[in-house]
Amino acid sequence: MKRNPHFSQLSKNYLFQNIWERVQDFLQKNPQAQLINLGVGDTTEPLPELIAGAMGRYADALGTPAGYRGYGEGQGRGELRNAIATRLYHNRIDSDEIFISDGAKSAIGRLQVLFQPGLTVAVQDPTYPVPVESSIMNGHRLIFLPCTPENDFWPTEFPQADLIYICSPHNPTGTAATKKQLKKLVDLAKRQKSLLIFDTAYASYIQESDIPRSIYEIEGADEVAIELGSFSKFAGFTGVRLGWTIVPKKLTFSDGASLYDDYRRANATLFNGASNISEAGGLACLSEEGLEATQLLLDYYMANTAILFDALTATGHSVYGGVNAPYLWVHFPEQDSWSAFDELLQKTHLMTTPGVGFGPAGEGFLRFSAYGHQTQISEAAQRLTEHFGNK
Ligand code: PL4
Repeated sequence: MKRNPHFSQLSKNYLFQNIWERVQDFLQKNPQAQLINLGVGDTTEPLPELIAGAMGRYADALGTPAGYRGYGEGQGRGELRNAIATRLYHNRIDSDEIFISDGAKSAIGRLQVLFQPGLTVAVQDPTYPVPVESSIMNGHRLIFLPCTPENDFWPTEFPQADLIYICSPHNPTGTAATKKQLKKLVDLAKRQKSLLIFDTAYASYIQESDIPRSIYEIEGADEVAIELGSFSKFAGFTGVRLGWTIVPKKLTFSDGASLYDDYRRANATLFNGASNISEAGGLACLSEEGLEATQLLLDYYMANTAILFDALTATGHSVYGGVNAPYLWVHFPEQDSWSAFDELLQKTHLMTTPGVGFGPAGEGFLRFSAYGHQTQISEAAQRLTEHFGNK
């Protein structure tokens, strides 16, 4: 049995496994440490009652003859697709073009079956590791597009590529692409015949008016872009698992074949749908009251972001992001990322994410996630102030 040769190019562990191993080792040696997790971007607050209740009622009904449901519709529950199309996209896209997923991460991996191996894939550097590593697994060639303070975290140029993966608001820097930048990108993708894969996992955190929540706010994007969405950070569904993928019907391959048809075909063979309980929760999120309740959670995490932003800025570090996303990207000019990570873990018992784990241009940075209970976030801010002092 021959191994997929591309796996030899991957590091032994996935980034977040690496971090947890280091943290477990630290906790074994320091069992008294009061660890605060500013590392993995994972929601912490309870779901609003109307959303948890909707899932509870759906689960209870599964135990009755009238309420039992088996396999669902291949593309996901029609009502949920309609609610996404109307509530989140204001009918800019058709509900037929929406495929319900169990989250954006596995959806990124599933997209890979559409493409022949050996493509050129351009990614922001730094970026969420999944598009990079799933591209490596499938034998594609990567082009890293540095995103640094010098270019305001947006690639200076986009060389010719078959696929361009863009995340906005951007994990890990917490910055976001403007309408003007995305318009130029869509025009370029048309000219260069590239396919954009646009990850909107953090769209619900956008505060500024010139930052699009969807690539389809840009005219013509439905001819060049697939979009990934997620309930994870929007509604606290990191454990519940629910997302969506938009594949516009206008997308075609170079031979004219429909990308939508192939995706629909692949999805039918490879995926049996998200949990119907999660779908019930997703529908509750998209009701008027659900959207109001989730907004309170989003506000809570953005208030955490402001607490950390103020504390870190006062220590004299250069702090980026945090306006349209709950991530802060902090420069440690005298250190590499892992030594800055170790120093904070050892001295303050704060867990962060080393920037270099997201790509070479992340070296010398740490990512601070603002997900957490507010008391813990305030405690983390105090520890940072005590450790670094105010400048
Ligand atoms: C740790 C840009 C977090 N175990 O929950 P999903 O699958 O709908 O979304 C995953 C996802 C997709 N796209 C972007 C993301 O940032 C994420 C989640 N990233 C982080 O801390 O960077 C969670 C990471 C998780 C994982 O590996 O995904």
